[in-house]
Amino acid sequence: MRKNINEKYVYNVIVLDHKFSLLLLGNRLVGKTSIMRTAINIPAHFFTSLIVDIAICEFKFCDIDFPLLIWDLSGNSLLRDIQKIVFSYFSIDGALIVYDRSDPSSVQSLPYWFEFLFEITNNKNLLLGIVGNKSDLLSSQAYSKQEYEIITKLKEKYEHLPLLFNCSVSAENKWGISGLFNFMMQEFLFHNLDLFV
Ligand SMILES: Nc1nc2c(ncn2[C@@H]2O[C@H](COP(=O)(O)OP(=O)(O)OP(=O)(O)O)[C@@H](O)[C@H]2O)c(=O)[nH]1
Ligand SMILES: [Mg+2]
Repeated sequence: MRKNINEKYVYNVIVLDHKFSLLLLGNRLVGKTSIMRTAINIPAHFFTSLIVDIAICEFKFCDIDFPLLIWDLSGNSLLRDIQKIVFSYFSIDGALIVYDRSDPSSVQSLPYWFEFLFEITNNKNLLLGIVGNKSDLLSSQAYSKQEYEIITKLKEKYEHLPLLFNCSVSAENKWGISGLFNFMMQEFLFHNLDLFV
């Protein structure tokens, strides 16, 4: 991880020279790409669609231009081995494990995605979120017993992580997406204050 910062002051805006690298992963069709597209409702300089989609963009957060590299992993199970090879070359700072709140089988897959994630990264300081998408399809926003139990167990198991949170969003209705990304940026800065010294 790059520790020193190149600060360029342009009209009081700090431009960070560190690209925050964020991975989106989860079952097929849970809405990872939709979340990414909603989040970067600002020009993405580059898109590619292979085993992962990659977006390089710049988030504005509290007067800071925040370079963000988003890896949007295909949920296709046939690609897991290739994806593991890709991430043996690239490091990530944060991850969002996405599930579909209207599909109990995708909730059940959450422990699998945690294991997969820690096969492809050994970053002990990883910032991690469990994101329940498609909340627009639910009549009640309350967590189901299944969601509550699985997420609670995961939080206990991975309590050593510096950040493990859960939230509910809808990419379709744009509920909670900008708040989620702003929160990730804020936490990334908070956990990397040495970027500013
Ligand atoms: N109702 C609803 N549909 C959604 C939401 N987010 C995504 N979808 C729909 O779910 C389907 C799959 O969305 P994608 O974003 O392509 O899912 P993905 O996780 O990237 O899928 P893979 O790339 O195949 O792993 C699409 O038809 C989306 O329109 C949401 O918040 N609510
Ligand atoms: Mg996708």
